[in-house]
Amino acid sequence: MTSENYVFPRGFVWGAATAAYQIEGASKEDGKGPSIWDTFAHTAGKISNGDTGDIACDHYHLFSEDFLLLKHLGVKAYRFSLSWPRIFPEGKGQVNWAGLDYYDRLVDSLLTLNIEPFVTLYHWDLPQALQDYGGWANRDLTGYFADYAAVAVRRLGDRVKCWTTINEPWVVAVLGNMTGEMAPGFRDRKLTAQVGHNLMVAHGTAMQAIRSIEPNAQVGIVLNLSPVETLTDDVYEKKAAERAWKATSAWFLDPLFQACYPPGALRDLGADAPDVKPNDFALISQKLDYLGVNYYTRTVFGAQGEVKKVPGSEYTEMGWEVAPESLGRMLVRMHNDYRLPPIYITENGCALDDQVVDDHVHDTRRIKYIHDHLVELRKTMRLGVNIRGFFVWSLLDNFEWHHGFSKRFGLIYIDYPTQKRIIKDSAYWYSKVISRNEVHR
Ligand code: GCO
Repeated sequence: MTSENYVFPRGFVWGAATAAYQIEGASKEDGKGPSIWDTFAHTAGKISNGDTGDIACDHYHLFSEDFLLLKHLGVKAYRFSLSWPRIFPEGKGQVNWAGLDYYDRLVDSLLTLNIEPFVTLYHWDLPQALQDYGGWANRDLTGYFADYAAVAVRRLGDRVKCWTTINEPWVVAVLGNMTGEMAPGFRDRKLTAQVGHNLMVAHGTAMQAIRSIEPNAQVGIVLNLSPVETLTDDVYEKKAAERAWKATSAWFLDPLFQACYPPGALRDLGADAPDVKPNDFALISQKLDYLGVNYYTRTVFGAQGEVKKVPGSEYTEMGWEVAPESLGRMLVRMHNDYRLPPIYITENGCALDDQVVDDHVHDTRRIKYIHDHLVELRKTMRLGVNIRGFFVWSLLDNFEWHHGFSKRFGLIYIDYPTQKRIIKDSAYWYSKVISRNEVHR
């Protein structure tokens, strides 16, 4: 590390990320079936401003333009997801070949531009037909998910080397089935626990399917992880923080790396604990080729429980504290608690009130946010944590779930009425980081 900057290892992967429902649009085009997010977004009152992903960033039709922007910025890898109902309109049974053809075109376009595709199989858009069949509470879906994974890998696996099974099982389980703020919108703790468990079984089952077809594929899972910290050394606050970590992030890390649930958290669930089959943890804890970590912020506990506003801290448009140092502390703790595979930071970025001025977006706060997290990562790597790459969330402003289009995370600004793309200052800054493979102090 030279005095004035942080140089990253040769081959460090510099990427950007998106997800199908958030950018594609074409919600009914070329044989695509409805997803639970099509249903949820068309349910009155669920999404800010009544927004839907019907058109979104129209990436389905504009992907060539978007990929040229990726190339223009020198981004080396692109993390995107496949829409399960675009490939299996009913979730199982009849394959929609036009859906697979679309993803074929995406992958070939990326490779032509020498951009590495990182494909996520499940980024929340469950086929509605399977939700009608009980959704993730129905353990049969673990098999249907593996069948879907097999069809995708058979078609794309000769060119796609990096596969993610599931993006953020915690969000899918908790926000979709406990708080109800996301699709399918239930509020049931026992359902939440079973959905979370079945997602992890689906992850393990799909990993087996992928590896049986492409033994050399790099397969991982992506977890959203948020360290739980305290403002003081008060022992009771520390205990509350540790219980919260065990019930959230460790609830998914322990099964992956210790083949069990955190004992205390499982006890706390009582009768709402999930139904676990004898071979489940063997499936879930199969060796990962990498772990994807989505990091945005931390959770803070004080004397009265969770602290929503930490004095002196900066917050993003999502109400999330900007806490880059907590990312480093969390990764070091994970490094000490588990035998970790290589890590990719698969999402990191911030929602800001971006304004267009003379066709520019001077998002200096986003530059600082990403800069500070990259500096923290480089320091953490020097402590022995094996971090292989970094993906900004997101390439494009997009449909931010129940917030609709009101939150802008993109390196590229989307003017939705015209679908015009405007490259933000942060994108040009990130482009320089990539070309130099370093971050200035
Ligand atoms: C997530 C999802 C993304 C979000 C992003 C901002 O991590 O929640 O992967 O789809 O849009 O994280 O909330």
